[in-house]
Formats: sequence, C-alpha cells, structure tokens
Amino acid sequence: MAAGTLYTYPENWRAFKAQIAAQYSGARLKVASSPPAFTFGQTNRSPAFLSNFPLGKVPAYQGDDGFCLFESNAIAHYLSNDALRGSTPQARAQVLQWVSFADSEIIPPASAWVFPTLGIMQFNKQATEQAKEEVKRVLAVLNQHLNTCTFLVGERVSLADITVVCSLLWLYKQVLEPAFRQPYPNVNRWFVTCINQPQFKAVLGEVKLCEKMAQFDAKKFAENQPKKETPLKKEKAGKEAGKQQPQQQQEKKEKEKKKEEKKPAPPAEEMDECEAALASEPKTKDPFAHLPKSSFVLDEFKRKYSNEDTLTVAIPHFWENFDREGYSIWYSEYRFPEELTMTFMSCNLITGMFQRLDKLRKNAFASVILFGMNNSSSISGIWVFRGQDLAFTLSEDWQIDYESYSWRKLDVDSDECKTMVKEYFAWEGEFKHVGKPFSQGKIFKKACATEDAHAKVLNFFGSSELLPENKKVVYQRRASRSACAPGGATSPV
Ligand SMILES: N[C@@H](CCC(=O)N[C@@H](CS)C(=O)NCC(=O)O)C(=O)O
Repeated sequence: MAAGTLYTYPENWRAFKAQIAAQYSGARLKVASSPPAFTFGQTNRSPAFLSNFPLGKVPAYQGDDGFCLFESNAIAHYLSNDALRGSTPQARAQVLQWVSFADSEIIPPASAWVFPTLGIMQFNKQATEQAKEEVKRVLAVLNQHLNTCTFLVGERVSLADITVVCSLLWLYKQVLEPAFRQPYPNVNRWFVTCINQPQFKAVLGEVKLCEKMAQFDAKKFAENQPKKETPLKKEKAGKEAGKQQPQQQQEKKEKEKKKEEKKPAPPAEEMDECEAALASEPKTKDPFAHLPKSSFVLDEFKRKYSNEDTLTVAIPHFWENFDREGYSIWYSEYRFPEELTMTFMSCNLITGMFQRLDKLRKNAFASVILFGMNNSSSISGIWVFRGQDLAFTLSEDWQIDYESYSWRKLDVDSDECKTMVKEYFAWEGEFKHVGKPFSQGKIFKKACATEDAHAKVLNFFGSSELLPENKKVVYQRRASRSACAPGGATSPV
C-alpha cells in the first residue's frame, strides 16, 4: 500500500483527487500544505523540491520510499486501488476517458467562468458567455450518461467520479445556481451522492452548493493587481482599486459593473495561474530598496522588447534610456560546458535558474543563449541588473546557480558591450567569441514558465529567424495557462 506525502497548497482541488482516492484505497497520505512543511511559492521553488519535481508545480507526491510523482491525475491513479482504477480493461479505459474529459472539456470553461468570480482573472463577458455554453454542453453529456447509471463507470465510485466531481467542484460552489443546474437532474443527483460519501466528505468537508451565481469580483481582482510588475498593470490596478471607494453606493457599483462588462478585457491583463500563485507569496523586503531611483524604466524596455522589433525599436530604446549609474550590464558564461550533453537538458538548466531567480525579474533582464548541439554546446548571456554589483548576493534565494557561471561586468561605452547587447538581445549576429552556432535563446523577463514557451515555439519554427518578433509576448503570456485552484491565489477559498 502506498505511503507518502502530498505537497500542495490548502484547498487545492487537484490535490483533492489524490486525497479522496487515498481515502478509498487506504493509502497512507500525509498532506504538506502549510509552513513549515510546505510554503507555496517558496518550497516549490527550492532546489531540493525542483530536483524531484522539475516543474515546481503542485500537487506533487513523494513516497516514503522516495518515489516521486507529479501531475494530479497520475498521483490520484497511483494512490487508488484496483476498484477505483477499473476492474476490467474496458472499465479502466472508461475511467481514463472521464479523467481526460475532465481535463479537456470541463476545466477550461470552468476556469474561464469561475476565476473572474474569485478575482483572479479579469472579466471578459464574451469569454464568460462562451464558457457558460460550454459548461452547459458538458453537463448535458454527463446528464445523458447518468440517466442510466448511478456512477460514471460501473456500479461503484471510481477514479472517474472522483476526478469529474473535483473538476466540477468550483462550478457547483460558485456559479451553478439552482436555475442553471436544474436542467441536469442526473448530474446533480450523482454529484450530491458523491460528495456525501464518507471518503469524499473526509476531504471536502461540507460542500455548500451555489445559491446565487457569483459575478466578477472586481475588488478582489484589484487587490491582486498591485503586486504585479508592469506600470501598465499597476495603473490599471490603481484604477480598479480607485473605483472601489466611490462605489459604496450600490447604484454606482452597478453602473461600473456594466461598463466593465461592455469592454472586453485585453488578454494580457488577465492574471494567469503563475501570477495567481505569485500573488500568494509572502512579501519579502526589497533587496534593491537602498538604491536611488533610476530614470531607466526596465519594464518599459521589456514591453518594447516583447512587443516591438528588437533591432529597430527595442535596442535603440535601451541605449537612449539606459542609466549607467542605476544599472549595469554583465556577460555571463557557463563554466562547465564539457558537462553539457543534450540540448534540452541545457535548456532546462537555464530555465531552472530563471525560475529560482523569479523574484529578481523586476530588477533584471537577460538574454541567455545555448550555442552548439548535443554534446558540444555552451551557454552564455547578457544580463542587465539594477545597481552596480552582481545582484545574486543580495538575497539567499538567488545564490543557487550563479557560481556555475563566470561573470564579467561590461564597459557600457565599449564596442564589445554594444555588439553583445545587439547580438544577444536580437538572437542574431556573428557571436564571434562563441564559435558555435545559435541553438536556442531564453529571455529572463516575466514571471514563470514563459521562457519555456518561447523556446518551444523556437524549436517548432526551427530557427529564431522564423520567429515573428512581435509575437514573442503572446507565446509568453499564454504559455502556462491552465486551471489552477483559487487556493493558489490570495483568495482564502
Ligand atoms: N496538470 C497539473 C497542473 C499543476 C499546476 O498547474 N499547479 C499549479 C497550481 S494549480 C502550480 O503549482 N503552479 C506553481 C508554478 O507554476 O510555479 C496537475 O494537474 O497537477
């Protein structure tokens, strides 16, 4: 019988799947969801955690025997018994069918609808209306199936029921008010039956079904905003927050809401799961607080870099605005190129470092490039840091990787610096000092998983030259969007 620890944040519906499965199977499962055992945003970014769970995502399972597993469905499967997994080949396939159905058909519209009501995503009327229609469609499919069955597969609760119930949980709690759910009596009956099973109850507690469809929580959304990085977002957050005060009178509030509903939100303003997760991180002291204010707005440059042509707009903007007192430019090179084998592993090395330096992103920008091919490659990059010193010593969190690199401060007036900035930022040029062809580039800029997406697109296109410059930001913003439980945000849910 499996025995181990499940790392998660509290009230994570993904973790619930594993926890309920363990209730049925008798697997001994400890849940590490609060300090000191686990702090979301910290523990899952630590090198020890990342060495077992390279994505740094939760839930994550470690057996007492050392066996490690990520992906909630895999963990729930592992912690199940044969009865839950399905006792015949057909039943097992049906369980897999419903697990996949939950992930691909339920979670996307459920997130699009529910997240804004929890204030962790901007409201977009069109997207919400579309999500409602999609939810109706999946409920209809379930209702039809459950017309003749008590449970989704066979005569007993299976992993299919556990998974689908957990995926519907936030819909039932938040938005499926009685009138909306009334056309799906079989689904309602089945859902209530499941959540009242002692094994479900032990994990979910008393589930209160929605009485009134929750609407966009602009206040919570505004509260979540100020922690975000760009002035653009701050500005917006300010507006949102500002709106809240005069909105004491209900009438005005309604008007504002209507206004909000009319203008579709620009997608880049949404809070994705990473940002929601970051929003939950405890505040730490700003290690750059002692520096005088700089005239160089790094975020502005980053926006130019993301959205406009690198050579003709972003780099000229960089040099026109660069503040040599407030910032410094460094060349870094991986010290152990002979240890680099497969290029995808080298890329993970770079993105791993970026992840561990997450909190430095506000005060740094970097373009790090992998040159060469499998078993003959090198990594080097150009880093722009706030201040004149290497930033890594300013925080304990940042000291994991930097010693694996050599660091050389560049003379910002030198031709060498100008050429390197140009070549590394644009990912093209002779790279004379390298002697190997460009393979892949990674940009240290925005929070979470973005570089991976960029790299994936690059791999797909096969060459950086084919990458449409003005599309960079789109890949980055959409990279890791998937449904994250609201518990990962500041929301107490
Ligand atoms: N497909 C994964 C998704 C896991 C996931 O996205 N986890 C989020 C929280 S809901 C996370 O840990 N994010 C942290 C991060 O991206 O740094 C699963 O089902 O386990």
